[in-house]
Parts: sequence; C-alpha cells; structure tokens
Amino acid sequence: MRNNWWKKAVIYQVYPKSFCDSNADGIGDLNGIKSKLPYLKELGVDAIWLSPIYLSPQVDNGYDVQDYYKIDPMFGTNEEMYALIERAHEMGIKVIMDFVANHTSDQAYWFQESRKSRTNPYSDYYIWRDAGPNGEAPNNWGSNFGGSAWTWDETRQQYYLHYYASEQPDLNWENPKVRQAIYDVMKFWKEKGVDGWRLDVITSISKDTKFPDNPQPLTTSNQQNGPRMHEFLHELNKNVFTPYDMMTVGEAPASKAADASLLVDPKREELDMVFTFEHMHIDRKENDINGRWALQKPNFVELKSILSEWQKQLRDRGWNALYFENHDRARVISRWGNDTKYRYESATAFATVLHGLQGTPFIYQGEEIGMTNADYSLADYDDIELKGNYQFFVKEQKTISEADFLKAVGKISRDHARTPMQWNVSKNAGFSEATPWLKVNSNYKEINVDADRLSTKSIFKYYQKLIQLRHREEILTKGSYELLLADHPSLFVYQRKLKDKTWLVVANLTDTTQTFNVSEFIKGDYKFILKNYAKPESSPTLRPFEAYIIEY
Ligand code: TEU
Ligand code: CA
Repeated sequence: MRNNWWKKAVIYQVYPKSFCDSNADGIGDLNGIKSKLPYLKELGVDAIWLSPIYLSPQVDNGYDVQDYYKIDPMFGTNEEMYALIERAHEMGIKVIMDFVANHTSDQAYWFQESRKSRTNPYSDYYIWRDAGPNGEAPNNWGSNFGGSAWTWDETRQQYYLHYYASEQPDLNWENPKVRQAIYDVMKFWKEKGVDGWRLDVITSISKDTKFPDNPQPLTTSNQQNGPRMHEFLHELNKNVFTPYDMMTVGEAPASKAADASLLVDPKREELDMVFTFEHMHIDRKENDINGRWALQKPNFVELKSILSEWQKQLRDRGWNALYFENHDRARVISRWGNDTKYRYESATAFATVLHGLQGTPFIYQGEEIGMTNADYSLADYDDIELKGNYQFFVKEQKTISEADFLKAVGKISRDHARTPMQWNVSKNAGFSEATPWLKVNSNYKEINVDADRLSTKSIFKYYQKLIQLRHREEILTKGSYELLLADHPSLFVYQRKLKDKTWLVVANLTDTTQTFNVSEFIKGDYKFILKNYAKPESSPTLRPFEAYIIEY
C-alpha cells in the first residue's frame, strides 16, 4: 500500500553546494544541512529534496554521477548522510534524493569499462553508434549544452550519445541490465531511509532507436517522451516505487497536461507527480532558434491558462507538483516580479497564487526570504549550460548578439538560484568562513534570514502561514478550482471550493495599481485568511503585487 503523505506536504529543495558550509572549505555540505534542520522545521516543511550529492567530477554540479553508492567527499561521508537522514526523521522531516537516471559521468566505472571495447560486459550500458561514411556523427541531434549530442571515442572507435555535456554519456535503457542496476541503487538508498526520488530528466530515458534526424540540425527536439518511456517507468514503479513505497516526482521538460495525466495516473503505476516546464516558458519566444535565451515579457494570461489546464487535467486523476523556482531557474521576483521596491509584495504574491493551488508545493532554498538574482559580471558565472550556449549561439552559430545573450543571462541563468544561501550579515552571508565556490550576492547585508525574520514584512513568516494552511485546510488539497478573469493581463484570481466553504485567491502580478472589485464575485460577508498588505484596501483596487485569500 502507498502512503500518500506528499498530498498534504510542502517540500523544500536544498542545493547542497550552496546551502551551508560546516567545515570552512567554501562548499556547502551534509553537516551544514543537518545544522539547519531546526530552521526548516520552524519553516514547517515536511520533506527536503537534496540535489545530487553522489561522487561526481562536478562538470554539471553533481548531475554527472560517478558512483551512485558513494557520497562525494566534498559533501561528507556516507555515514554523515545516514546520520542526516536519521536526524531529519527524528524531527519528522522526510528526505528525497535526486536520481540522475538518464546519464552518468564519463568517469563512472560503467562508462570507463564500456568505452574499452565493443564486447566487454558493459559495452551496451551506453548508446554507441558507428560513424557515417565520412566520419560524421550518426545523426544531427544537438546537446542541451551546445553542439552535437555525439562524441567520438578514440579507443572504441565509435560515437556515444550525450543529451547534455560530453562528460555525461546517456545510459542505454534498452539494456535490462542497466535498468536492474538502477533498481539496485534505489533499493540501497531506501534501506538507508530515503523516502522518495526526484527523477532527473526522466522523460528522456527512452530513445528512438532508429535515430532519425531532427527537422532542425543540432537541436534537442528528439529528447522527450520516447517510445518506451511509459513501459520503463511502469517497470520502475513495479520494481521499486510501489513495493518500497517511495514518493516520486519526475522532471518532465516537454510534458503538457495531457501527457502528464498519463505519467501520474495512479492506475497506470508510473510516477506520483511531474515537474512541468510549460508555465516557466511564458517569458520565452516560441520556436525561436535561440531557445531559452530568446526572452520576452512574461505573459500572465498564458501562465494562468497553463496552470489552470494542469489543475483541470490532473484533478481526480493524478497530482500536481507546484513550483516557480529551482536550481535551474532564476529567482521569480527578479524574473517576473519586482526585486527592489516591491520585493516583499511580489515574493508573497507569487507565493500566494502558487500555494493556493491543488498539488504539492516546492520551495527552493532562499525563495522563502525573497533572495534575488545574482549581480554578476560575465566572469562570475560558473554554469556549464551558460558557457556552452554562449560558445554555440553567440560565437559559432551567431544567431544572437552578445548583448542580447547577456541580457538574457542576467534574467534567467541557472546560477541566479545557485548563489550561496544568505543567512546573516556576517562574512560571506554566514554561508561559509572561507571564500564560497560561487560568489555571494552583494545584497546579503539587506537580504538574509536574520533580517527577514526581524522585519515587519517577513517573507519567511508568510511562507510559514502558507505551509500551515496547507496542513490544516482540506480545501487546499481537495477543493475544486475555477479560474476567474482568465483574460486579465495582470490579475490572477481563482476560486477554490469544498462543501460549503469557498475561497477566493487574488493577486496583482504587476507593480501598478489595478481595478478589482471583490463585490463582483462575493455577495455578503467575507473574512481574510491571508494577506500581504497590512490593511487590505476595501476595493475597488489592488495595489502593486497585492495578494490575499478570502473565505466566504
Ligand atoms: O535539467 C534538465 C533540463 O531540461 C535542463 O536542461 C533545463 O532545460 C535547463 O537547465 C533550463 O535552463 C536537469 C537538471 O535539473 C539540471 O540541473 C541538469 O543540468 C540536467 O538535468 C542534466 O542532468
Ligand atoms: Ca564544506
């Protein structure tokens, strides 16, 4: 039997490298996380999800795993991980690990063996193909970090496939031994107490084994929802998730609500939830050759219609994972809101509309105190995606000017979320005694945990209330959902209903005052459940980023 604890839960993502450094080497670690469990308990979250902490050369910050059984020494030891799990459990906090199942590091034993010959026991653990007649790659597929998805290996005299960096070869899920090896790893961690998995790019594991060219060369349109994906996920579920009762949230970059309803339908026994990317692309030009770097103003009509479609499609069928930030996304207030004058108001407005929905909300470290994008110059950035894409789009393809690329980087680079956690005003924001691996945001003296909690406008306290509501109010987990004012470009307004209780969730997502008349929607009395302005204005307006939930 599955225990669906996650339906009433709020999950907190920790990016271990940047959370808390306990031994003064500039890198966050497991003992650092352990020391902050009381902080997370006070916030009220039910579980933590840790980005990868396995042994890794860190080409992609741990999403290149060398050994799934071993904790990277830079984070600590296996024993320290077991102790962290135990301590978290004692405090009533569950632990979710990140499983990178689509690829490994090229330093993994499996790959080191695989590349030696075409006949060794690991030869089919990865995806190897002969060169074309003129030595060219087997097809025109591109990698996410720029350039071809194929790299030539001198020893084996074949190309291998990698959807990400060449140091991240894709595993061959067609091989039953690979699948078994993955179940074994998962069972190992279950035995150590791990409660569930966030499954990295899990919708990429099945490849079209005919390897047809993409319509556009060096793009990534082939990567998602391959022919055997559902079959592999069902098998994973039957071997691990159901018998060992592990929660799962899969990263599903190209899923629409209709695809997701297949992935998360409990009757199909695949995943519990997926992270959609759809709503995060409202500030991206569609079908632009420069992909994620082709920015536009966020389109909130689209945001509402996408989130509403997911609410509708998954209702009574599957379950939503709700998020605006993670380690691949910039800070939402810097990206879509206002991270200066209305920092508190916009952080709480976005939080209100997200946490009012049906699903499991995910909070990304620092989001709960309104951390902002980094204030970096180009040399300060570290991310492989940014560097690879700069080389590819700006230098080689020349499809975007350097100025436009840098403008987009300032808005959406992955490093914005990876700057060290800002705890207090002391050196390096209290993250580390040593120089941090990635530069601390220079605004840490104003924006940090201590300052936020002393402020009359505390974002942390607002999150605490949202989490308490999630635990206490069935209307949030079970209530129906209806979008109002669907075409309004600035206001996000929806209704939740359970039995004789109705809630109206209201937010102005812009920095200008908007007309809004509550009495158009509500006849009679109502009371405030939550609000982000001390004195709610009695209609007919909403001030910049004003948000509230009312009951009637
Ligand atoms: O990200 C998957 C993914 O689709 C990313 O390429 C995403 O589109 C991009 O980062 C957005 O800018 C996952 C991990 O979350 C990411 O950190 C890893 O780099 C990637 O897989 C490879 O493991
Ligand atoms: Ca450390």
